[in-house]
Amino acid sequence: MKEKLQDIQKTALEAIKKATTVAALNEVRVAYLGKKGSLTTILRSMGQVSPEERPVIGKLVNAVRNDLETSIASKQEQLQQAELLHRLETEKIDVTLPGRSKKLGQLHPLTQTLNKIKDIFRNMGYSIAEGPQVETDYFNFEALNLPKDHPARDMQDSFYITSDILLRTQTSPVQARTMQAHNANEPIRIIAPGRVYRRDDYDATHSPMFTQVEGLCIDKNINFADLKGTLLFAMQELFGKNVKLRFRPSFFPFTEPSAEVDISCVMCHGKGCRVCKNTGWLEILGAGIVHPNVLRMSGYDPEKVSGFAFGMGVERIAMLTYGVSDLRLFFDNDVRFLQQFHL
Ligand code: 2NM
Repeated sequence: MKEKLQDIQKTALEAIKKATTVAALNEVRVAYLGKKGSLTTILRSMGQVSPEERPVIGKLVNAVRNDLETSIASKQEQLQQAELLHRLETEKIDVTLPGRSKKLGQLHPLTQTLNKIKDIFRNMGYSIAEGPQVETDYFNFEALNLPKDHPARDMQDSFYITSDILLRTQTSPVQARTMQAHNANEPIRIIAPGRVYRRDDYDATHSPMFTQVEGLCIDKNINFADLKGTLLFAMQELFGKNVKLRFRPSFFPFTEPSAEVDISCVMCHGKGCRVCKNTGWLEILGAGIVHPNVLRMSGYDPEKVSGFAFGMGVERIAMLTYGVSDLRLFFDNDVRFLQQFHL
């Protein structure tokens, strides 16, 4: 028994000496002093020792345990110190290096402009309505009184997926969908913002993809004066209280009468400049009184309710707001351009 204990002590001390990491040292501790360790196993077999020898062996076991525990403790101290030194050596940081500043992001100027437009109409009681960018011929054209032979339906003018499915050319299909989702003749006040697609050249003022906001107001006795008041308020919110509106007769299949709406030039206030090509006016909106066919087709009775509708291009409004002369800059997404604009 005594020899066995001395043997354990000897091999344990050697193992402690050889341990090079705290983890390895811990393994040694478990192997000798743990629940199933050799020293613990010996202690369990004390029953076989004769009563006279028991106190002697007991003392020896305790001495060996104490010896191993202190050896392990001091070795652990030593290893931890070494590991700390190693980390201090390898994980050095140079506190004199200049800091890396985080770049703060911001909303894209088109998103800022769109948010402003949404706020203006929300304040007038309008809801925001959205719909699919991949549309059916029915909602994009048919329901909006665009007859089968209308030029906008030409392959040259729209992006077709199949003969019946295309990328929407306006957000008006959202208006048609909204009307059909309502009970007949229920009042509607919505704007429909979103991306639209046309087979256009890509130049300073045209893009095959652009952002539109269209609006629709339907109720009893809605008339052209309501349209003028609404658009004047919206444009003055966007461009300032001095802005004037000019309505010119025009044609859209989905409205009758229809108008092109100009604002007084935001650069020269009507005096005439390069931006307004010396006319004093900027073309910015299309609008009109919703055609009876459009109302009827979506379940509304033109004898009982009437409505106005309008549409505007967000890129054009952003260009005028920020004084940007090339629309492509909004899509290049060069951060040096984008970060200049805050509403
Ligand atoms: C415009 C110009 C004029 C318009 C019409 C409709 C609907 F759904 F009521 F028929 N939505 N939007 C409209 C009218 C759009 O954009 C230049």
